[in-house]
Amino acid sequence: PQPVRLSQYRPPDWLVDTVHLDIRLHHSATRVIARLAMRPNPEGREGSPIVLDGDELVLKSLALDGVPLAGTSYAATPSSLTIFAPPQQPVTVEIETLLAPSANTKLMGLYRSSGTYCTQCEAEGFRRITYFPDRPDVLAVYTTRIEAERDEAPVLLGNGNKVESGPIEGTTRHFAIWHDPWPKPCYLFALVGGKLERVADSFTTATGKVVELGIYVEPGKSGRAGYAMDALKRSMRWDEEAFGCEYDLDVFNIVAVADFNMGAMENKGLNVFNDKYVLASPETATDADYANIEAIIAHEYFHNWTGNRITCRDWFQLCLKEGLTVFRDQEFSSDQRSRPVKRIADVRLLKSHQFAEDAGPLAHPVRPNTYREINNFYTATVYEKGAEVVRMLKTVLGAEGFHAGMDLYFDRHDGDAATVEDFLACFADANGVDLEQFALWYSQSGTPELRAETYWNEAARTLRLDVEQRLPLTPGQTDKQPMLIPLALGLVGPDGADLPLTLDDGSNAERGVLLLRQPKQSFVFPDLPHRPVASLNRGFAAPVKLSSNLTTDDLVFLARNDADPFNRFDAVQTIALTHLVTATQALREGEAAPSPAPLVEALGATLGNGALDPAFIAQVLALPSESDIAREIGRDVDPDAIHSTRRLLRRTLGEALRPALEAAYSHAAPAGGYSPDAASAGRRALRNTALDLLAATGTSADIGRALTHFDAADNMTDRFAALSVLAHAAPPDREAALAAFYDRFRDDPLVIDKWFALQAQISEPGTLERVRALTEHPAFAMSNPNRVRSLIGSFASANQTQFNRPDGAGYEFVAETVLTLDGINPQVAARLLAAFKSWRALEAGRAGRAQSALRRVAETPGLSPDVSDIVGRALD
Ligand code: HT7
Ligand code: ZN
Repeated sequence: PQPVRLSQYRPPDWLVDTVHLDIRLHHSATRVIARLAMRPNPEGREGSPIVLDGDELVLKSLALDGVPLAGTSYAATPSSLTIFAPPQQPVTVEIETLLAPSANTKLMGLYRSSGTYCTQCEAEGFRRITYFPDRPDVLAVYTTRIEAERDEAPVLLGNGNKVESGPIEGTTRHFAIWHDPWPKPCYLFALVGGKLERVADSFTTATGKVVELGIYVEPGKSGRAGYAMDALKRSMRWDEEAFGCEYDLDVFNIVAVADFNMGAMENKGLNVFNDKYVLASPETATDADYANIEAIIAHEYFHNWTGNRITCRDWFQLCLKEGLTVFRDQEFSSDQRSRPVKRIADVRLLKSHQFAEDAGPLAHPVRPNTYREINNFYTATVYEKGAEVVRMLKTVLGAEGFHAGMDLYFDRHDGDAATVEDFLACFADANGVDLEQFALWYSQSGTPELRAETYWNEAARTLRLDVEQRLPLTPGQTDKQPMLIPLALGLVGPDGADLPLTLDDGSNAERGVLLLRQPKQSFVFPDLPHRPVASLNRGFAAPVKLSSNLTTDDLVFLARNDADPFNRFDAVQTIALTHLVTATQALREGEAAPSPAPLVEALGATLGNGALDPAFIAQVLALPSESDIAREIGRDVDPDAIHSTRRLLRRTLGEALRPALEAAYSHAAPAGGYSPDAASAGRRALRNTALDLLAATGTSADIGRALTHFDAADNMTDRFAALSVLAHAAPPDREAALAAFYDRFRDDPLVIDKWFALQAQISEPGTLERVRALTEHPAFAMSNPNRVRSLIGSFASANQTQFNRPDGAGYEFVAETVLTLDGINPQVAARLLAAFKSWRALEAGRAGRAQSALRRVAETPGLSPDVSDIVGRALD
C-alpha cells in the first residue's frame, strides 16, 4: 500500500449523521444491514462520489434513498464501495453485507472468542463489518439492533443505553436494541453476544446520576472480576476529582474475552478487554497482574473523555488520546499506590521499550507524519513517550497552569475530532505562553542526549552548571532543532538538605526547574555555603539520556541522601550500569573487572535504611536488565558477555549483601492473608528480590529456601517468584517445579501463559528446542495472541542470549513463526517481528544473521501490509 501522509489530510467529502445497524449474528453467515444518513460536507470537495471503505467484505445489496441501485451506478470490491454521482443533498444509503465471524482469525471486525461474538474496530476494523467512511473525523449517532439465537448468545450488548429487548416470537432467537446518544467515530463501535456471567454494581456520579456497572466474563469466572470492578469505581471517582470528568451514560459495561490483539479497547460504554486484564484471584494473579488490571481498567475508562468525547482528527494524532490517557492512568496509579515506585516502574518501561525503539530503525516521532500500516504505530513512542510529553507540559507550566490548559481543552473541544495543535493551543492560551519550541517533542524522533557538567569554585563559592543537548539522527530526520527541555534539579548539601536554587541574575529556578532551549547553556549558582552535589533530572522529568561528570562518590552520596526518591534510585542504577558496561568490556578484552565496592555500598545503605518503603528498596535492588546494558553499550553488542557479567555481579551481590538480604527475607513477609494492596505487594517484592539475589549465589541452602518458598506459597506472587528463581538458578530442581506448577494450573490458560513465558526466558542453549517443543503443547495455540506473546514473544524480547544465539537459530525460528502467524493474525505477527528492532547494534556475526532472517521474511511473497511495513523499515 501507498504511504499515508499527514500533510495530505483532507476533510471528508461526505458526513454521516446517524447509523442504524441491524446485525443478525450467525457464526458463518452474519447479516449486517447498515442504514447511513449521509450528507455532503460543506468543507469537502463539491460534487464528490460517496466513497466508503471496506475490508474483505461481501456486498449483498445496496440502496439509495430506499431504491436498489443499478450495477452501473456503483462499484464494489471487498475493500471499497463507490456510489457514482449521488444527489448532492442528504441521502440514506442502505448496505447489506455478509460476514463469517468464525473464520475471522485476524481478530479485527466481528469475530468469535471462545464462542462469544465480539468486535474490535480500532483502528480500521469497522470496515470489516460494513462499508463506511472509516476515519475518526466522521462522527455519527449509532443505534444497533442485535439479533441472535437465545441459547448461543443470551447476552447481547452494544454501545450506549439499552432501549429495547425481547424474544422474536415463533423463533429460537431474541434481540436487543442499543442507542448511543453521543456522536462517535466508527472505531468506537462495539457489540458483544454470548453466554456470559455478569458481575453487577453501580456508581453514583458527582452530580448524583446512578450508573449501572457490569463486568461480563466467561461462565464460572465471575469470582475473579471483583478487583476489576473495584478498580473501575475508583477510576470513576478519581476522574471526577482529578480532572472534573463525569461519566455520561446510564450504563458502563466491560466484557472480558480470551482472544484479543491488544490489552483492551475503550468502545463507548462497552469496553472490551483481554481477559488477562480483568481476571484476578490471589491463587492465579501476581501483584504485578493486579497493578496492571488497575491501570488498564483506569486507562480505558479515562478514554471516555480523552479519546471518546474528544477524539482524534486522523490517526497521526493517535498520541492525542493515547499519550494523554497513559499520563492520566499513571497519575491515577500514583495516587492509588506509591508515587515514587510507580514513577520508577514507568521509567523502567519507557527506557526498555521506548528508548530502544528510538535508538533503532523503527524510530518515529510521537506524532508520525507518514505510515503504511497504522496498526504498527500503537507503539511505546506514541503511548509512553506521548505520556512523557504531557508530563513535561505539566512540569513546564506547573500544576495550576496544566489544569487550566486541560479545562480549556475539555471546554473548547468537547465533541470534536482534534489535533495535537488544538491541544497545545489550549495550554498556550490558558497560560499566555508560546509552545512552539515545545511542540518539537511531537515531531522530532530520537532520545535527546543531555550532557551536564558541574564545576565548583571553592574561592568564589559558586557552582557552574554547563548543559549541552544533542538529538541523534533518526530514520528520515537529519536536521534536528534544539528542544525545550525542562531540567528538574536540586543542589544537595553535605547534610542531605537541598540548597536554594538562586541563579547569579537573582532569579530562581522556578519549582526547581531550569528550561533548556539552546544547544549549550551555562547556569551559575552563587553564594553557596558548601559544595553541593547536583541531583539532575529529578523525577526523570525529561525523557532524555543524561550523562554527567558526577563521580561515583557523588552518586553514592545521592543514593544515601537525595530528597528526590527517583534520583536516589537512579544514582544506584547509574553506578550499576557503569559497572556492568565496564565489566562486560573487560570480559571481552580479557582484562580485570572493575570493583563492585561502590555498588555494594550503595545497595547496602538502601537495604539497611529502615525508613524506606520495601517496594522502593526492591526496585533499587533490581539491576539494569541485559537489554538495558546492551542499549547503554550501543554498538558491537555481545549478549553472551553481558549475560555472564550480570550473572557474576548478581552472585557477588548475593554474597556481599547476604546478612542484609537474609534479614529482608525473614522480616518483610506481610502478615495475614493475601491482599493486593501496594504496601503488602511491596513487602512481597522485597522478600522475593532477596530470595532471588541469595539464590544467585547457587548454594544449596539458598536453593533450598526457594524450594520451600515455592511449596509454602499461598498466592501466585510468591509461588511464581520462587518458580522463576528455580527455573533460572537451579536446573536440577527446575523440571520438577515446572511440572508441579503445570499440574496445578493446567486448566487455567492465563496461568499457563506464565509457565510458557518463564521457560522461554531461560538463558540456556536448550531453550530454543524447549520453545519449539512447547509450540506443540496442547495448551499452545497460534490463534490466541496471549499464547503467542507468552511463549514466542518472551523468547524474542526477553531472552537476549537465546534469541541472539551466535548461530542465528533464534532469529530463524522467530522469522519462521512470523511467517506462519502472518497468515493467521498479521497484527500479532508484525509485533513479534518488531523484536528485531535493535539488530543493528549487535556485533557483526549476529547482526549479519539477523539481517539474513529479516531478508528471508522480506522476500516471502504475499506478506501482509503489517509485516511488510515492519520488515521494510527494519532493513532500511
Ligand atoms: N485504543 C486501544 C487500541 C487497541 C487496538 C489497536 C489496534 C488493534 C487492536 C486494538 N485493540 C485496542 C487500546 C488503548 O490503548 O486503550
Ligand atoms: Zn489507550
